[in-house]
Amino acid sequence: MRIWMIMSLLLISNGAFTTEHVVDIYKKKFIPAEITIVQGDTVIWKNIEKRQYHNVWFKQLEKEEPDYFFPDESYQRSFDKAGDFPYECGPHPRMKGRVIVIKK
Ligand SMILES: [Cu+2]
Repeated sequence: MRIWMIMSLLLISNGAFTTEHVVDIYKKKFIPAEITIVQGDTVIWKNIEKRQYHNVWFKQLEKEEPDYFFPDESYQRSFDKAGDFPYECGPHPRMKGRVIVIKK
């Protein structure tokens, strides 16, 4: 028991523990549209539409538009650098979101 506690503490201090954050996509909206996370965390976008496909495109980070993903599919990305990262949906540019990554 004690050894597990010590190992857990080591993992925490190494920063091996990261958090996952979920953003739902529904009715052509990112919910929540703005999310604040900590360096190293992962964001998972879940498409919970009935039919509509989307993607999550960080234009400042990637030249090429990512693949679409469909209802019941998801997309994920980790953020290693602190900063302000706006994104949009390629086929629906009015769908906009933002990930704010704060320093660990
Ligand atoms: Cu879309």
